[in-house]
Amino acid sequence: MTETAEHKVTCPLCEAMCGLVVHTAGTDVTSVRANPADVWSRGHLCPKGASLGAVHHDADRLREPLVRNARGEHVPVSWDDAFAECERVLRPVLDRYGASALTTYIGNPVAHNIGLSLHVGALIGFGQAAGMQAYYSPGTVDQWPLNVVSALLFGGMWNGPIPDLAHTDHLMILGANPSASQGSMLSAPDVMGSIREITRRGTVVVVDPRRTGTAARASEWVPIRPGTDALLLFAILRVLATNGWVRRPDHLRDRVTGLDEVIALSEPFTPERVAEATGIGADTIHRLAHDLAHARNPVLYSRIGACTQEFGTLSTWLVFVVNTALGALDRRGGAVFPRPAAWSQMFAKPPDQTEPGWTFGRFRSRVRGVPEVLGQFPVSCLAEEIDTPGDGRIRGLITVAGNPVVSAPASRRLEDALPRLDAMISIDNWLNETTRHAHVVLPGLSPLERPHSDDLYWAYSTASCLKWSDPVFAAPPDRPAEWEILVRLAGSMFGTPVPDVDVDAVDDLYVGGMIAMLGARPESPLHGREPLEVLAELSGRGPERLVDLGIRLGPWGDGVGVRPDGLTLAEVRRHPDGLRLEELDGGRLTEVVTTPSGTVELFHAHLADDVPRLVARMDRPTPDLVLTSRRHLRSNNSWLHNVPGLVRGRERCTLLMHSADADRIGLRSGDVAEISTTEGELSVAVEVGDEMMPGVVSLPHGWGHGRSGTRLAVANDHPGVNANLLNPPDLVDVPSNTQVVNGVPCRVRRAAAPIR
Ligand SMILES: Nc1nc2c(c(=O)[nH]1)N[C@H]1C(S)=C(S)[C@@H](COP(=O)(O)OP(=O)(O)OC[C@H]3O[C@@H](n4cnc5c(=O)[nH]c(N)nc54)[C@H](O)[C@@H]3O)O[C@H]1N2
Ligand SMILES: Nc1nc2c(c(=O)[nH]1)N[C@H]1C(S)=C(S)[C@@H](COP(=O)(O)OP(=O)(O)OC[C@H]3O[C@@H](n4cnc5c(=O)[nH]c(N)nc54)[C@H](O)[C@@H]3O)O[C@H]1N2
Ligand code: SF4
Ligand SMILES: [Mo]
Repeated sequence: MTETAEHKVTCPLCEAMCGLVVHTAGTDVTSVRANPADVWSRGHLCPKGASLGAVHHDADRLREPLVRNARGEHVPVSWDDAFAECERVLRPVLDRYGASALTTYIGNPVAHNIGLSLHVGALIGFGQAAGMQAYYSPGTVDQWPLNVVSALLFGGMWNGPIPDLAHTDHLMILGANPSASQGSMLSAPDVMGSIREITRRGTVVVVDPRRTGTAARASEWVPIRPGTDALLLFAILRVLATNGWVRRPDHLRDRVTGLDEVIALSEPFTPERVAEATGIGADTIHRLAHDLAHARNPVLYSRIGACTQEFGTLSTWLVFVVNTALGALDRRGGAVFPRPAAWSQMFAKPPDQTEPGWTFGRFRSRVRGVPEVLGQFPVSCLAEEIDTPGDGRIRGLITVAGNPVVSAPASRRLEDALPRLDAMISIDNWLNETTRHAHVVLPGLSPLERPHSDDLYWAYSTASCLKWSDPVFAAPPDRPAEWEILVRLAGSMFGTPVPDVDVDAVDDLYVGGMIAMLGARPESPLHGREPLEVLAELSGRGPERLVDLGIRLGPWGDGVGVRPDGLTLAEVRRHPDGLRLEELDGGRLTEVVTTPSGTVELFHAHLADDVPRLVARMDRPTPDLVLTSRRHLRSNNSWLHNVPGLVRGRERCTLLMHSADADRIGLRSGDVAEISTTEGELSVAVEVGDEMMPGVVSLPHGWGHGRSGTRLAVANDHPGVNANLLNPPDLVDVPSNTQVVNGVPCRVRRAAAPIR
């Protein structure tokens, strides 16, 4: 008889962090269901979570490391040989050019995988100490504006309020589609359920060029021309100010500075002036402002559509400014600060930010000369830093759970550049569009073979919880965990050959360094304590030890022995359904804000200096057609298309277009269109309707499979097209270095050849 078992785990696929029950029979997953007893998610689940068994059993998921041979084919090798090959390609780069010729790309799944997220700091930190300059991540096609704004206003890159979904009665959503994404920089188990409740007791307004699944279920959809949210928000602020509707509640007195300076900046942006550019009538803007001002508990929330656009930083900033002007900041039903139950490294200011406050532009990129922002250049710089000859050229790249050939704008150039690297190492579970160029591919364990716990996302969550998942299956005996791979590569930066790195010694050094850093802070429970003594009190090794540290340093933790009744990982482990410790509420501002003045600093030159660019936008003619991005519930960026159940059915990689545009061009649903931008051109089937506003088309990102040398049997049968072949490298939101993938001018015409 095969042994059957039931395992309670948390889904590692998205920010909703759902509790699952995984049933197994021997080494097979027989079902994945929602766990109704999970204290956090209480039974929520989506089709991606339900497919975790299929991800685990995917025959294409790499179980052995691969090395590229002389014929360019990837062949399986032993782990010893794989590490020896890493050394063979990496060492000459380090010896000849130094670590400044090396960089790393940290992909999205890192944030959902403690084996990577908690130790990637070793790779970056050791790399930077050895001379590595900027590193790359999809952050600059994602939330970098939020990081810049959070750092300046609240004092921390990952410190910001979220909408109080349980208590607001008037929610305005800009550029987010939780019906697909399940919430982003806003963790809640069932955002759409919350939205339904809010529409019952009040109003939900969705500002989006597309009538998304979220907009369709909201009280009102307000179509907006891509890239113009900052104009709308300034106009709303101005209406609030000129009508005397700005609320200045007691709880914000002396805790917020700069509101009047920002209101002064809103001067040029009357509803009448912004109407044409935004595509929203002045009357509508007056009404939207009026309704926000007169709601009991209004709050605004914005996400990626308001970030990865021409004015991402200003839009993201103004959401917080308007929330403050509505008196909604730090108040129940408004924009409130979560209280993560565990401390995270992410909460610490990066060690290279040595000045009080935040400094940008400390160095510039070699080729384009762009100033760094929070240690990063726009992700599209990676290609030119590899392919442009000269001193300081990037010759070595380590990708960690990332697929930049699909996810980075101007992806053609990157694809052409990768083969020119002297050393490319990918820590990745599939041989895909990016990793097919690697000299060595080092696979991690499956999501069901490793422990799981969320780190960052509890800082954006609607309740304070702690959860820990033990692996469902034991890892195969010869397999290193991903953190061990990271530590090995980190340890090699200073001369130790990759195969010879003493993983536990480097781990001790890394964690010990973190403890010493905390010990230097008077407010830390570790203040003045001997790092080795603290290290000895922690349980486990690798990420487990860091999770223990995080829990023990959290508000409910034992302070590593200081408060004996406090929580430790060992205690959390005794609760397979999790621990729910506190509900979201206002009144935390004094505790969380860490700006130099101790107040929420709404006004900064770094932000105000970008306002003239926005003023100029109003006088620029609107292009006939612009391209935007979208997500689908059954995709996860580029990497779940190899799961049959998630790609079955109707073709999803289509160009959505309004019928007025389609009629003008002579296109009907199912026709193939050629879409072109200054960057490139591709052919794709169109879907015509009234879901898009006129003048705006939408393509999903994450497609463009079917490349030779990849091992993705299912995805390659459903290739779709890569939207980032169309997105130019030099369209960026200036203050944050964020790439523009929404609002890119484009042309669409009928394809010369009909579809096969
Ligand atoms: N199922 C699924 N879930 C995911 C992901 C996934 O790929 N699939 N990806 C995860 C990741 S990495 C992230 S970052 C999050 C993102 O989560 P969300 O921010 O919710 O992302 P999207 O669903 O892409 O929604 C963005 C919306 O912005 C709109 N938009 C485009 N341009 C503009 C504009 O200029 N102004 C305004 N107001 N709106 C605009 C688009 O039409 C789209 O509806 O989702 C996460 N969750
Ligand atoms: N045009 C356009 N471009 C976009 C966006 C957009 O909206 N429009 N969105 C942007 C956003 S928000 C994001 S986050 C990025 C995503 O950008 P990336 O992070 O570059 O892309 P992903 O598709 O998430 O790729 C994940 C990689 O991790 C690997 N992987 C999956 N699971 C594991 C694991 O457990 N261990 C390891 N080691 N590897 C694993 C996969 O094989 C894949 O190679 O795309 C960005 N690009
Ligand atoms: S909503 Fe997110 S966390 Fe929940 S099951 Fe789906 S992918 Fe997993
Ligand atoms: Mo993302």
